[in-house]
Amino acid sequence: MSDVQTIREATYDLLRSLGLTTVFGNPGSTEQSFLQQFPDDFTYVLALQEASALAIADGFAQATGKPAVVNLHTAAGTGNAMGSLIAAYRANTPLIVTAGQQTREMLLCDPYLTNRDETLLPQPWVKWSYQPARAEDVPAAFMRAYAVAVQPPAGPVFLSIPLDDWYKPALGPAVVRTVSTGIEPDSARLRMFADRISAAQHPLLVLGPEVDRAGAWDAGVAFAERLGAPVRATALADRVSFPEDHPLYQGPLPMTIAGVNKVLDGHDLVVVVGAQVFRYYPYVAGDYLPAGTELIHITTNPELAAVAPVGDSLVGDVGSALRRLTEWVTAPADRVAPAPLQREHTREAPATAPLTANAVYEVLSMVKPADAAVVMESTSTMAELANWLPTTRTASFFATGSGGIGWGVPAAVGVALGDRARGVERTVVATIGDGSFQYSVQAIWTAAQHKLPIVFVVLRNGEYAILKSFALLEKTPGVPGLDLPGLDIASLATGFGCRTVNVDSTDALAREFTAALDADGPTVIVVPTQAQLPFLG
Ligand SMILES: Cc1ncc(C[n+]2csc(CCOP(=O)(O)OP(=O)(O)O)c2C)c(N)n1
Ligand SMILES: [Mg+2]
Repeated sequence: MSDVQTIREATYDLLRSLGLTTVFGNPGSTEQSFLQQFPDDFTYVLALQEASALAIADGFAQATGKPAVVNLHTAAGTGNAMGSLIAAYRANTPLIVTAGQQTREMLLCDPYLTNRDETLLPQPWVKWSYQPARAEDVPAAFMRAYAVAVQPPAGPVFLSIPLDDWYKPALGPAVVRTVSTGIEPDSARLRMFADRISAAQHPLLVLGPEVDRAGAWDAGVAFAERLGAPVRATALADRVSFPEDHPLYQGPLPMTIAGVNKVLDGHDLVVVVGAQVFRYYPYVAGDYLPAGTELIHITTNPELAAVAPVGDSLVGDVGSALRRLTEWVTAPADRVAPAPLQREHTREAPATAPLTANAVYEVLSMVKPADAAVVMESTSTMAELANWLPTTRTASFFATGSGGIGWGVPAAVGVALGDRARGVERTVVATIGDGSFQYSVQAIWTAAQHKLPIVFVVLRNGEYAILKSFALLEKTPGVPGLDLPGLDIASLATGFGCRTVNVDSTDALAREFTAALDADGPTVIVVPTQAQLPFLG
């Protein structure tokens, strides 16, 4: 046997050194040269479609707080994964996304399965996109991909690798490097921010997804309590960063320019940490800030610092910034705490299907374990979920960062796999709309194969309810394609190997959910629900 390493061996050694021993993917002929003789100390997580493979990896990386490797099938597989890639980019998830490519020898004549203009396809939803100029550069390209992916703001990167590269001799062992993943905020500017915060009469604190991602949940709470100021979450948050049952918590910001303006009115200073200024959805015109309101903004992401239409930004670690601000700011001892958020818990009598969304979440609030994670993709019932299932712990709420649906089902699978990898035992509760359930439905097969502790609660209202609300708001009557008749979701779920149940009452929902908690694997609970039109203001 020759003692010269192949590029394949050098790359696996590098991945091992970087702790990247789980590969999420869906294989094809252009990937088999990489996957051959798959090492025993690596795990391959098969997804039946690439949108699922990528979003499972996203959930895994979010749960473990570490990067993950995805292996896709040339152009077609990468194309299938694009929607999930956008969510990973928006959520700053460090992923090394790889795709096989046809043999270098043949590329010029455009053979079957060529990934033409391979580096263009995933753009602009990757931080870096590359096909090594020569086979010998493959291991170092992985090292560079890792360095780009994990440095703030973290995000996905893409490598295209011709299938014949793996067998060639490596130049030597791959060079293993380290890079920093933290950026200390500029002290002088942070001091200036601290002075402005101390001088404010009626500050409002907005804590966004970066705080939870940075592991800075406690730092956010400490800062809020030091300030004694009201706290808001951002609209459509992909992570929850502040206990939603905390007395200072006032709910999420609205989704429109005009709506946000109204909520900010009366605050002389808005302090936004770890969020975009702001996440808007429907267009309702207005001024970004009310007269007399100033805004300061701390984010890990220079892109978010640049796109903010108002305010003064500072780039750096949100955890570090929060901890230092907590030391530096002063707040008047007689500051009056805001009245705690009033939750209207309309309790319903035991009922038969179709249930209201309110009744569904009321039941879930009684049976969901306190430590369970929630993955949310039930677009018209966000308010009911927040009302009944407030997130009270770090790393416990996940939603799409992009607004694309089809992320939640596979992400729940990834979160559960990530929990298992980090030795955490908890249930993942995925509340999913009947429309959203269809986009990456294949991921439930992966959940069943791995016997993951997930309870999918599918709210079957038979429609794209949120789009009906949007049509009213935008005054666009007559939009076709908003109803979903004839979908037998339980049969689909059974077909993918999941425990499945249709429930016809609140009692049955409570009973079946409780049974699902003890099941050895995932359960899909289908709940017929009433059509309802959520408020989008
Ligand atoms: C990939 C993708 N395709 C289409 C949409 C547009 N879209 C937004 S919400 C929605 C309907 C979701 O329906 P459902 O999951 O049943 O939730 P409901 O509104 O009924 O609660 C659609 C199709 C999207 N966001 N992402
Ligand atoms: Mg629906």
